[in-house]
Amino acid sequence: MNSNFSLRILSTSDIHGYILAKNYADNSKVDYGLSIVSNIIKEKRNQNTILLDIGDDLQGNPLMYFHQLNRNDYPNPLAKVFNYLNYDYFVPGNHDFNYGLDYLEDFIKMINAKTLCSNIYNLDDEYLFTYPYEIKEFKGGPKIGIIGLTTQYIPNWENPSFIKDIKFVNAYESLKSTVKKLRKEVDFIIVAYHGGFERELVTNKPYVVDTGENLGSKIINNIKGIDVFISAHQHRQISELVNDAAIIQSGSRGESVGMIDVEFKFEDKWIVKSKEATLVKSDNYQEDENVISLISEIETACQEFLDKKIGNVVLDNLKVEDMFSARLNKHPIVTFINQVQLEYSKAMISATSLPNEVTGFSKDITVRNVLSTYVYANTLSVLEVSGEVLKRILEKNAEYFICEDGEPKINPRFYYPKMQHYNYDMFDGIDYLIDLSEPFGKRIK
Ligand SMILES: [Mn+2]
Repeated sequence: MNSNFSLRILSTSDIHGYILAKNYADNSKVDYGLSIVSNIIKEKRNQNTILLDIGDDLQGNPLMYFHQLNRNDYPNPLAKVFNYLNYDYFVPGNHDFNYGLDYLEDFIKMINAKTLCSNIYNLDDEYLFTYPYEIKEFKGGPKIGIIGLTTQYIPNWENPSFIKDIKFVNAYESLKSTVKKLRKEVDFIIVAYHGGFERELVTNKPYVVDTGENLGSKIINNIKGIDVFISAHQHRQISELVNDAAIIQSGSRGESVGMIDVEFKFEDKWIVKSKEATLVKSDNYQEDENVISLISEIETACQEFLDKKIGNVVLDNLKVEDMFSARLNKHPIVTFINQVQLEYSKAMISATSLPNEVTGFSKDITVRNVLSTYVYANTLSVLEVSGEVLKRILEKNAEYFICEDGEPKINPRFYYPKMQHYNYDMFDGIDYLIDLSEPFGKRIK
């Protein structure tokens, strides 16, 4: 028997619909996307490779928006590409629930990859996605346990009707018992968690408020016996060894592929000799033409849909050139969106944000303009709040800006560890001023 074994683990996450290396706002070429990832996988995969994707793939760009609108006319293009790339495992992320559970379940049925998730249950206490983990045995090699895990924070975001009768269990508590159980049966444990880190990896200082959304730090600091920890959700690019665990987070939209190499040696049992975690960046690779042709039918139909003209800009200039000034001065497009929301919701006051990057509208408004500007079109909610609560909302929101040497700047909290300019809301239906010379909590006039 050969007493050495080399294992390679390749992973992606947070693809958000980016199959093609294309920015749908203007069809310009970008250096990320599954079509590029495909060439990385072809180059790096060997016979002892596990390939996984750990979620947030179905929502986030116009192609998948178009698909979910026309789900009965086209097979899911992402599922087609998953099957072409031959993924072994999939772990659902929070955004994979955004178009309803049936949409996610259709995707899961269509992919050849096995879906793993150990902390989401139905009301009968059965695993919602059937398989909590998998034990994989390579011929002449170690037994590998692969555990799927998803952020339990989903009920804080999701439309309640999409997740009714679903129980999300604390990821840390759930994993603790799964690892304990699995440890006796396997030589090596891979945790694939659609969630991120609540603390700095090296200093262990908290950098986000610990709400339970991200529990990666608590997990790697407290649960013994995790050999590989694949994280996601924060769109960060991480490859490190911490407390003996190899840690990966591969950015978003296929910017990079996580690659972990493990060398084993057999001495009465399988011993890990070395572990290495790296990120293979997509900007050094070309697109795989096969992926492009695999989804060409729906892509053509989607492009026609996006170019459909649906209106004109008559008065204001609704192009957005500078994101900072668009937020600081509340660009007219924000007020336009609020007017539309007010008309359809019949509410008194409307709030909207701008996503991290937007184009705004050209003179002839197309569907493409709208979807590139109003990207979170999945949910519009109407809430009843008191004036006091509204004031607190505005104050919280005003923390987006800080003042340095008399100049307004963006509070770093909104771009580190994750870009979240979309958390700055702008209101219509009320008049308010933000006085940046005042401290947080006392700025709204
Ligand atoms: Mn996520």
